[in-house]
Order: sequence, then structure tokens, then C-alpha cells
Amino acid sequence: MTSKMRILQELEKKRGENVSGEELAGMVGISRAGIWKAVNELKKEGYHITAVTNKGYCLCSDNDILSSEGIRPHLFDRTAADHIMTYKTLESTNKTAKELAAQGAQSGTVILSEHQSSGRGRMGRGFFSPANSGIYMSVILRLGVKASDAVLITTAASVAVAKAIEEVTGIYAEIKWVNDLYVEGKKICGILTEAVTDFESGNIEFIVLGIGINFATKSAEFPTEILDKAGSLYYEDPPNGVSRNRLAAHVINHVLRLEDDITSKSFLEEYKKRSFVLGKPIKVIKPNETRLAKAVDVDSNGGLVVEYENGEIDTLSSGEISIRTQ
Ligand code: BT5
Repeated sequence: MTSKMRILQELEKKRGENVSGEELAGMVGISRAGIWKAVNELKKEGYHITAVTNKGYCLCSDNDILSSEGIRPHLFDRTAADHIMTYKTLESTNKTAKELAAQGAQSGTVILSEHQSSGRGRMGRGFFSPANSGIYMSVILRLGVKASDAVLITTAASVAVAKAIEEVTGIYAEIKWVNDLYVEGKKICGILTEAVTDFESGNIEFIVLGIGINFATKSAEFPTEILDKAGSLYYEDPPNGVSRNRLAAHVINHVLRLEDDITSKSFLEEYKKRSFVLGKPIKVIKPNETRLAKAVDVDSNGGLVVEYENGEIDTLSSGEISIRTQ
């Protein structure tokens, strides 16, 4: 770890308190001048650090730049922070994660970016990812699951993210099959799961689980074409103690336990409870037809069981639905 990151780690441990230059120099093993230089670099990167003569350095409590050191204190397994990479901007965290996974990056590697210039949704759609107000992350997972279980990963991840949001913010998010989280009728999170499969065994080689959360995106920031649909957890500064770093950590805590959830299918009840689709009249949108139906269940593989108007039952494993207003 670089001296700069070590300093950030020490300041993070005592967030909101002063740490003297001498103390930091002793902990990091560099001179006080070296500390001063590294702190200035951190400040240039946007960290709110105050420096007061005779008191020392203090990482302000409102500081919420995404960083492995900001996330670490909130992780169950703090060593997981060693595999978190944060960026100011990327085209797409899923794109970078797939490249790293192909080069052998280990399971549990997390890519986070403050901004995405070309955030991806499903089926070639985009995901609007403005700077400093959202959480855009991709997690590389090497799980022992079959390609046929791919939809379960997205459903399990939706529950994982909804639980993390509730733990940190107290906000209850509902799930729209298959990959969207909604709060008060607005989409606040989308999930994009991409899997690379071993052709011969049919097993998944790795999964990149991409999660985009609108954390504190002001309504006026959303492009007009999604203004009606998109929402955010907060529209102003979040309450004290609620931060993007903390939420990112809780999401990681849950996502790193996903394999157990998928094996036991323990998340399915929670998924159904949070679903605002079940029991509702819906439109099933297929490439060449749209049919009216009612969503009746989510099966043990994460598929949506629907009943068409003629009584025919179908199970959807992916695709598009929209809720019909009666
Ligand atoms: C998704 O696709 O919602 C999956 C989004 C996944 C984004 C994450 S961010 C980190 C990682 N890296 C990536 O590049 N992607 C992942 P889909 O269900 O296809 O929804 C896309 C549609 O949602 C768009 O066509 C818009 O209508 C709407 N949309 C776009 N940006 C949005 C936003 N920020 N908030 C809410 N809705 C949005």
C-alpha cells in the first residue's frame, strides 16, 4: 500500500478527529514533510482534510469520496478492501471488471467509479451515471453455479442490494422483476449481470455483477427522457452517518455471501415480499409480440410465472415486462 493510502487509512480510522503530523509520520514510517506532501495530494484528489498548526490533520466527517479506505471500516471482512479499486471516471465499471477478470482477477474484486461516461444497462441500453452522486460498482465473482442459474444471480443480487439499502438508510426498496429497485415508484437502482461461460462444461467461468445506485442525484440532473422514471435515495445531502462508502460496504458484504444465498435459495421469500409485480396485471414484452398477463409467482429459479389472458401459464427467465394500470 502506498504511503498516501496508509495516511488515508489512519485518518479514516479517526475520521472527524485531529491526528498530529508526528503521529502519522510514526505510523506510516515517513517524514513529516512526506506526510504534508501526501496530504496535499489527497486534498487535490478532493478529500476534505483540514491541517491546523499544533493540532494536526483531520479527515472531515462529511468526506464521502469513494475509496477502499472509506469502505474498509464497514466491511465484515476488512481484508476484502484490499481488492477494491476506485476510479474517478471509467467508461463502464462492468467493462473494466470484465477485462480484469479475463486477466485472472480474483473473485471478490470490486471496481468502483465516481462517474461512468458510458454506463451500460441491459440489451444495449445506457445507464446514466453522473459524477459524485451515485454508486457505480462491479463485482467479479467466481461462483460454482451453472449458466442455467444465471437469472438467480440477478434476483439474489436485487435482494442483497435492497437489504443493504435498508440497513444503511432505513429506506425500503421494492423490486421490479428482474433487476430494478424502486423507491416510491421511481427506479433508484439497476443491476446488470454479465457472465462468461466455459463452453465445454457449461459452467460459468466468472460473473461480473454491475450495480448502479442513484444515491443523491438531484431530480434536475436526470436527462428528460428518464425524468419520470428515475429517482434517487436522497435528493439533498444524506443524514449524518449515511454515506456512499458505508452503503457500498454493506452492498459488498451481502454480495460476497451471494453463493450461499443462491445455493440455499434463501433469498426467494424476501424477493417475493419486495416484489411489486406479483398479483399485478402486466404486459409481457417479447421481441415480436406484447401480451397481456398477470404476474402470479417467482419460481425457484428466479423465473417470473405469468398467466396470460387465455389462462395459459408461462415462465419468463429474462426479458421485459411493464406494469399495466387498470
Ligand atoms: C439496468 O438496465 O438498469 C442495469 C443498470 C446497471 C448499471 C450498472 S452501474 C455499474 C455497472 N457498470 C455498467 O456499465 N453498468 C452497471 P436496464 O434494465 O436495461 O435499464 C436501463 C434503462 O433504465 C434505461 O433505458 C433508462 O430508461 C433507465 N435509466 C438509465 N439510467 C438510469 C438511472 N441512473 N436511474 C434510473 N433509471 C435509469
